[in-house]
Amino acid sequence: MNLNTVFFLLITLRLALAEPTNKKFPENFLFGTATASYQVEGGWNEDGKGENIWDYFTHTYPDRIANQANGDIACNSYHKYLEDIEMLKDLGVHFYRFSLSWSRILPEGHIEKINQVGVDYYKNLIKALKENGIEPYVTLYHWDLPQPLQEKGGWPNTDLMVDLFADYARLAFTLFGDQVKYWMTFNEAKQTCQLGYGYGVFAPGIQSNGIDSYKCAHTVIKSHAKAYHIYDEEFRKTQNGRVSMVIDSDWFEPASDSDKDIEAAERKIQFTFGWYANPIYHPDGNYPQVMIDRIAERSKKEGFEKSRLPEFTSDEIDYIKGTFDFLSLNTYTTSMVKWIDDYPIGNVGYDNDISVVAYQDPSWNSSASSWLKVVPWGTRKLINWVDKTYNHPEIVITENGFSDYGELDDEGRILYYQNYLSNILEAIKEDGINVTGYTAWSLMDNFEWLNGYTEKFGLYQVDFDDENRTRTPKKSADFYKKVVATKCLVNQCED
Ligand code: GBH
Repeated sequence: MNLNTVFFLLITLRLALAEPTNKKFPENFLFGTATASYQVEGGWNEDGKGENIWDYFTHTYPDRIANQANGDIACNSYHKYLEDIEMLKDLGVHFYRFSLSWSRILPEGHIEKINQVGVDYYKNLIKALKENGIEPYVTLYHWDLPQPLQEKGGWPNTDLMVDLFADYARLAFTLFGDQVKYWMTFNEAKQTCQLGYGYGVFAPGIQSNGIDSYKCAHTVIKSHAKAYHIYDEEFRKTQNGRVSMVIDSDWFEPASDSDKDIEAAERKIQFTFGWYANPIYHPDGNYPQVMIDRIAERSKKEGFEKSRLPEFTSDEIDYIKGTFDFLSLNTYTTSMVKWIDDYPIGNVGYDNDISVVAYQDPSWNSSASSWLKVVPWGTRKLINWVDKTYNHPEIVITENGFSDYGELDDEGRILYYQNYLSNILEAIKEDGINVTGYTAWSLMDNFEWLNGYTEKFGLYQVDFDDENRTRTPKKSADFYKKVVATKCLVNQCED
């Protein structure tokens, strides 16, 4: 073989490996798309809705958001939800994942004051979805805490929040549970806690890295468990639905095959995913041991009286573990992880507690979002890790998607979906993992938090300069529609 032949073979092999699979998704596999209340609804102060922390944050610190944008109107789904349903129908998706705005239902955050118009909005939305054969997947909390509850301390205030969230969850099950069979308590609590109460870049903008961010997580996990038990005891028999908590993670690939890099990558995923997943999804419950040990040790050296990581009692561990009916996973990208010596004691914080270096390979394809590189193989590895670590739960991918600048001819998004779905399908067919559903983020372009309307994730374009917020399908909408209809990612699938 001459050198040219070798190169030729190598290149074909690479292409062959990157080729999306021609296998088919299982017959009962479910496809959907997702949005979240603050990102799409608008109507921020209409019909009795109360103020939430994102209303307050964007209005009080407009400069923290790209182009001083906010969600006051967003996609105006508060008024245009029937158009959203037309889009969902056209895509042919089985389900629509959306979130309830807590302060639209409970303007003050507590159940003493219910806003009936807000309740009716969701009743109408759910009814119209069901009439069109689309299953509602409902998230109770996608980051928009009622502002009055933040004024009492918000999520780090465990004593306040667990019961208030439980009341809100019970009310939602009571009001909507005859129609809603899929519930997600929290979306990506890590972003709520670490960005909101740790780094303080997200609402409510509290900087208490490695202290309040851990308390916040503690509250969220307890709140989830309480909501789950309420469902179990008061609703499951009559409503027969399923409850989960959405946790997000990148895949973390060791930078080399050295033991140290492998250990560092494992530590990183335990601090990211395990932080929330272990207490709920691991058969032993509780926080990952590596978090308990490292945070205790560093806290002591830092002069804290107790570990900055709150402790669960053994009763609490038992109460929390197993509070799920399936595992919901959001994932977008991958990072490489390298071992380093522990950061010296000094700065208190979550990243110091982990002490690893994470980076993305500059050769990976980019998106419009700095953090989102296109690494389809990472998703297959992540799914394998989750399956193995948590004893083979049923997994639903509750978010996955790609950002660009909003073009209708969105080849980059099509390639992303095709290749990520291909890896998910290989995880099902080759690795035998029980993934039962997939959710494209997002149905339409929307308010992308700190990045305002500058980074677009939609299958549908939304014209934010037009007061009608006109929606137009992108090329990726046609692609996804075909995948949903045929369960196939390429022109021709094997039978
Ligand atoms: C998901 O977060 C969210 O659930 C969804 O609401 C969001 O629109 C979607 O993904 C796309 O981003 O650099 O400090 O601004 C995914 C995880 C967490 C990734 C926040 C981007 C930005 C942190 N995201 N992160 S910062």
